[in-house]
Amino acid sequence: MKTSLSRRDLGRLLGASAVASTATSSFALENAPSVSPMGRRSEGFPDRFLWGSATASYQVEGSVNDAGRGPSIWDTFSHTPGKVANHDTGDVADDFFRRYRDDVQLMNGLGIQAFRFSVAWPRVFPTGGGMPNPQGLDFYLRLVEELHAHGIEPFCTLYHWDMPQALQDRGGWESRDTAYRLAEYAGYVAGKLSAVGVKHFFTMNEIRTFVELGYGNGTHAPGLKVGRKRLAQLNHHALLGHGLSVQSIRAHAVGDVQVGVAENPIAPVPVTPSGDDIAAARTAMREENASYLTAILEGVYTDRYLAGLGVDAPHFTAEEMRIISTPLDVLGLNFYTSTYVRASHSPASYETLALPADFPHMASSWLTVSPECVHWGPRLVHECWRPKAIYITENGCSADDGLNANGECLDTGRIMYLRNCLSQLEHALAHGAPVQGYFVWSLLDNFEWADGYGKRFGIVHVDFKTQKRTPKLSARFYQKVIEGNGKNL
Ligand code: PNW
Repeated sequence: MKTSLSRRDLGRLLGASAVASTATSSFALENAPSVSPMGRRSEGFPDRFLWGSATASYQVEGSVNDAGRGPSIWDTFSHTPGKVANHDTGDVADDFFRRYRDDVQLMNGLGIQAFRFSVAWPRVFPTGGGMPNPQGLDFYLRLVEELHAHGIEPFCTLYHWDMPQALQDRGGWESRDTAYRLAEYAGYVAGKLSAVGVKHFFTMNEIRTFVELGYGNGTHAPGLKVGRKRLAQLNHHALLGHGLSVQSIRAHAVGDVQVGVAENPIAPVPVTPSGDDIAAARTAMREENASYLTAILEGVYTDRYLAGLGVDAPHFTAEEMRIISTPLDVLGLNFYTSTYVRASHSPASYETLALPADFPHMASSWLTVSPECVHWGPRLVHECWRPKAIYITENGCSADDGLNANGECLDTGRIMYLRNCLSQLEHALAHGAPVQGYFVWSLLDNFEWADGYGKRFGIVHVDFKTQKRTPKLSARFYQKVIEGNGKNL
């Protein structure tokens, strides 16, 4: 479905609520703005709201030995027996490296307006630094060209966990030097991709996850359990890598670009809507994310965080904290679950509530069904730090998806999850959170890290034996939501 005028251009001309290119007879009705009894348009998604889908390099690309790519820590980890369920590896994954054109077509058919992908560092710098590998970069140039040809806005993440193994061999995030290597790589890639029109860059994805799972409990690459003091120090190096990369991206980018980080803050939800519980959730937002978002957006480690660590607190300088808190243009937030909080008389002034054993969850046991995170997460981030712009860079769920006798995947559980999350997002918008877009995780079923291919997050089913793509019912749901700009939830 090629059109000479891209969907985004159309959106600009017509207003995004009229973007749907495949108009049906019920189109006008479906898209009529909802009007409140007072005669004003009710809360909802702004006209230029961007609807996207997200993936990450190691989870979808495959072709790990092609076009000069070097090994990453996830190649090493997934090939180490016992680390990933079912001995799965990302060697082939979704074969996206070779099938990206078909997958862009697929997105286009669903009306998806933006695509968040990540660049594999070891494709571009096979050993982490030195001379770039032009064949590696070329893949991303071709991907961006294909996206633009279909009017889909590219959003680029530089570090979604696939560190070159050569850098891990020199200490990975335990080495302060890695922060500088990331910034060099990020600047180089941002220079090249901004020259072909990429306008949005995220330095890193989920610092919390790669720090805590990669080095804390060892369930993700590089599979270490370093203890509290070393963890706090490498966490600091990762933050430094983010800040240096923001500066490096800006220094090398051509034209105006929007730079940020995609982080997954703990989303404290006030368990009751009392003023006390809401205030407690606000405090929890800062403290529970003290060594991640709070440090990045405030340039300080909170007193409580440092006191809690005592002699294990990281070494840092005022200059490093200034770099870490380099102002951002955009903030990416990944939300899957909530943490319920209430006011308490403890020194912290809040209490996080353990979930009962029967609390509902999706196919991944950690993925509780608590869509309030998409309301309170952006809302409290907005109240605490007033970021200029927010994108929900990931939201979605795993489900036990199979194809029925008719070859359909009727993933009503995922539709329930997404509809509830998107409804909650409307509350965040109504409270002034400047959310400009939403990326469903994920476009495709893919390599779900330590869970291998056993946990499916896609709105498109992938048969990993044949690479056949089958849009699930949730893809149809998302397509209709996009057509109605979320006013039809
Ligand atoms: C995120 N947990 O990771 C990542 O950004 C994606 O790459 C991933 O596929 C997606 O969420 C779904 O898991 C997480 O155990 C992985 O709490 C694990 C957890 C959270 C996020």
